[in-house]
Amino acid sequence: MYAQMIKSTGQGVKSLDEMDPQERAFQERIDAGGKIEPKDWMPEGYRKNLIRQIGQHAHSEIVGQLPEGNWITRAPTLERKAILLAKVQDEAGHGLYLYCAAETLGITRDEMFEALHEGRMKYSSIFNYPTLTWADMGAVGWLVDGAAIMNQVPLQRTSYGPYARAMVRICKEESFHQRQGFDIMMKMVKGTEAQKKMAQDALNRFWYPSLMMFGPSDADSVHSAQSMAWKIKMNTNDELRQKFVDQTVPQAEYLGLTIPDDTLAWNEEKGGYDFAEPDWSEFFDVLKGNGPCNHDRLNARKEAWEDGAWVREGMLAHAAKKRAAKLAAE
Ligand code: BYC
Repeated sequence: MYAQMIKSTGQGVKSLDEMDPQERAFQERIDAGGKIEPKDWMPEGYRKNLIRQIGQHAHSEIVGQLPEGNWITRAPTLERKAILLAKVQDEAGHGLYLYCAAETLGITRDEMFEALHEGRMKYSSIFNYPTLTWADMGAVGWLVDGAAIMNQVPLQRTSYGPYARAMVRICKEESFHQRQGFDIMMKMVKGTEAQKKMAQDALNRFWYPSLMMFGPSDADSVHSAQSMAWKIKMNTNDELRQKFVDQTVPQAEYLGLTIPDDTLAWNEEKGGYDFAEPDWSEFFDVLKGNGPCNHDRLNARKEAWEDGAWVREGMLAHAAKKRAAKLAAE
């Protein structure tokens, strides 16, 4: 049993023997590959941890629209503009499925927004970096969506039904996003010397922030042990980061671009690449709110929330009016 294995590593996860009968039945259902649905009993920690992860994921999708939205008006062709617009709309859709999944756990969307705006809930560190050139749209699609797929494909098998089901559609769309990013990179590297340089520069700036998307190294991951025992997470941060590097290096070679890591080398024994870790002090600094764009991203979300107040109020007033009219007619 995974729960028992974790206990033996001393990471503070209860073994089956330490659980009360209800918790034990819950864990056994998860260990057997069963799904947990909204009305089922669940430990409070499971519920809270899921709200944290799904809520953070939903916020990431919504905040993630900003760095790409930045380029819609400046896409180089009408076709590229239409594709980018569709991609950014998809991200909004992902956010909405995920907010719905989190709402089934007893939190409202308003509460999640409030927590985001007050800095009590996070969104992915990657969106605190600026998108400076058109090549960044390629790098974001290729690397950021590539990292997202690596992380999210296993989440289709998470133990919480609504989350797992939301991930199925999200993953299909992310795969299109990744291809459109790679396609932009292909175009850039086949273009002029200046365009190829732009593509290399985008890779240089997005490589380490993309590696950070998978979270801190396993030794510093607070939630992994319990989340994996509950199948809220299916792999550790380092496992997924390694898979991402192994998948991406040949793609960079195909593009004729250089990964900005002098230590990068194939390790026959482990069957994967050795690579340099990101600067973790930068990662934790971005999490504290000190990345290049944290302030702008959060402000944009707060402004959107405030600007939309009249729509929410109008809809609530309309619903109240309809309810009153229905009551009067009865
Ligand atoms: N950024 O114990 P750990 C997308 C936090 S959307 C910020 O390892 P966990 C896309 C972590 O929350 C991408 N914070 O955490 C959208 C925790 O702090 P708290 C989003 C991070 O949860 C639009 C602390 O560090 N994907 O790709 O076990 C366009 C310790 O970490 C980050 C998801 O959300 C980070 N990168 O593992 C394009 C997927 N990493 O909460 C693309 C679902 C860690 O205790 N989420 N932290 O205050 C997950 O799989 C996991 O939550 C993570 C982190 C792997 C991200």
